[in-house]
Amino acid sequence: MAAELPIPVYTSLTDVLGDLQTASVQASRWNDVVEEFEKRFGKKPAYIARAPGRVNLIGDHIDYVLFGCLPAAVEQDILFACGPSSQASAGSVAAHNLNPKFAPQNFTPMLKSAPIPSATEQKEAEKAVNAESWDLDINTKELRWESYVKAGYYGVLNHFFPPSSNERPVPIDILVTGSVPAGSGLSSSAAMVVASTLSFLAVNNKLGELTKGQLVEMAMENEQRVGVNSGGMDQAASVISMPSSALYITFFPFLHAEPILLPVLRTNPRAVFVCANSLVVSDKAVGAKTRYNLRVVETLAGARILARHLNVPLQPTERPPLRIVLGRWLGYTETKGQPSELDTDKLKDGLKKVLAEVEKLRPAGRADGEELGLTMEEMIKESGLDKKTFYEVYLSWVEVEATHFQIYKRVKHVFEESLRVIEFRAACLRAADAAQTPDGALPESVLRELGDLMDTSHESSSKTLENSCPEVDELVRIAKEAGAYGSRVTGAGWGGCTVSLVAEDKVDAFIEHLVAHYPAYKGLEGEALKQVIFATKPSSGACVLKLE
Ligand code: NG1
Ligand code: MG
Repeated sequence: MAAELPIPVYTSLTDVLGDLQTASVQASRWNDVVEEFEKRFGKKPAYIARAPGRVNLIGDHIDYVLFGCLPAAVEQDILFACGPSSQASAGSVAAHNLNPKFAPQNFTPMLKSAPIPSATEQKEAEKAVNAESWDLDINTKELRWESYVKAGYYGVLNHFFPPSSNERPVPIDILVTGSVPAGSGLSSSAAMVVASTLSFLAVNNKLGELTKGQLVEMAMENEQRVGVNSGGMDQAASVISMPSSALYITFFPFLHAEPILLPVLRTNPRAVFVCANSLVVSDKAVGAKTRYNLRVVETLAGARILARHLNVPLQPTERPPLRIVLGRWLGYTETKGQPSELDTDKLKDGLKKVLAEVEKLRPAGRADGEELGLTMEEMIKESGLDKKTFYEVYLSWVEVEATHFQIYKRVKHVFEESLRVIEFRAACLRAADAAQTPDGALPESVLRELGDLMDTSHESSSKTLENSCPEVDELVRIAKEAGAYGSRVTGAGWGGCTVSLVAEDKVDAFIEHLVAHYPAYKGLEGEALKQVIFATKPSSGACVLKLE
């Protein structure tokens, strides 16, 4: 199983680039970072850790409620050159960035007696026993580049160097370079955290102790320390992805990643996924309380309110996400093991069944589109909890700001989007089977089917989950006008990138159309244009190159 594989460690750059199936132009980035590291720190780096960004083809804002999504790694990545430093103090870090916008930072882990904040319910027990822990003082109020370096260090410190043990981490020098645009929904943040986690593991000689799945779990927890209560899609895609495939990632009852062969290169016409950056930068760390984290709270509170309607009993202090409430309602117990086609079919039926029930959450007397949602008081009343318990369970660990909570809309998005992921996956699997027959290319209808699912997904983001913005909606509209089979916002949203499915022979005309009609692209050409619109092929997940 993909998640149980070891973390790939290479000893030759040629092998890395060969396995990445990437253009040789990438080699210069690796060589540059080595050369510059030597200039700044006076010796060669011991390792380079690489972690790619990702594009989510379908299934957004459902990973944190434990439904499956379908991302693929992109070629753009983050590289961390790193090595043990000669600084005296144990565990201290000198972190530099090739981009002069990001000033060098030095930090050292400190011991702190308060428990580490953690949003994941399952970790509550762990929290209680963590009387003394490492602290790196991450600033969650403003976006700082080194926060992602620190986040990656946390898991390694707490896992391998608990304060109670005598072992201490080695001091480390780091030089970072990246080609994943920040704040664009391509998960530069997860790529940073994964590459950072890998660097601290490598320099402390702990790489062999984790599987890819365990690295995903560590990176996921690490990233939550930056202040966003995200799910695990980005870290899983960055770590486990394989060339030519998307990954169907499910989180319940455990992390599972299934490579899904994309049919787009076997159709007539062949097609590619094109990412287009809206150039609206969405600063998730700063906007979290009115955007991302608010969606997390709305869907969690929605799960409790729905459970009440479905007569699924919940303990007052538990906070199960929608996937768990659905499972309990359907009465199926999922055990460890590879999720089978049957499980996916069962889930699909269950989703259809529950969607009929979700209509009961629609606020009475308000026409669609004018819904005000529920006030805090109304939401608490609907939850059946008393005010104090509601605050404790749903609000004490996260900062959100809203006058109204859109429970009905968010729950509806989650179930419908999850259904679309299952349908997208099924269409790819059917196509993969069909491609084995001797008559060659797959019909264009495969592309239309995938495209339609992407379109309805965007419609839902825009109107129901409300994580789009006028510029992104406009970019999607122009993409459709330019002939895309489907187009949607990808990732967290509120700006960032769209992903469109486009016939390969029409990509140039497609890009020309976007440049001519999307105002922010006016006058862009050459390298600058390639940075904002590019066809992407699914790439490999994270790896480490050992240099000495
Ligand atoms: P991006 O857009 O890459 O920041 C975020 C979350 C994901 C997922 C998507 C929406 C982080 C690190 N990642 O991704 O877990 O919820 O939004 O589907 O916040
Ligand atoms: Mg991110």
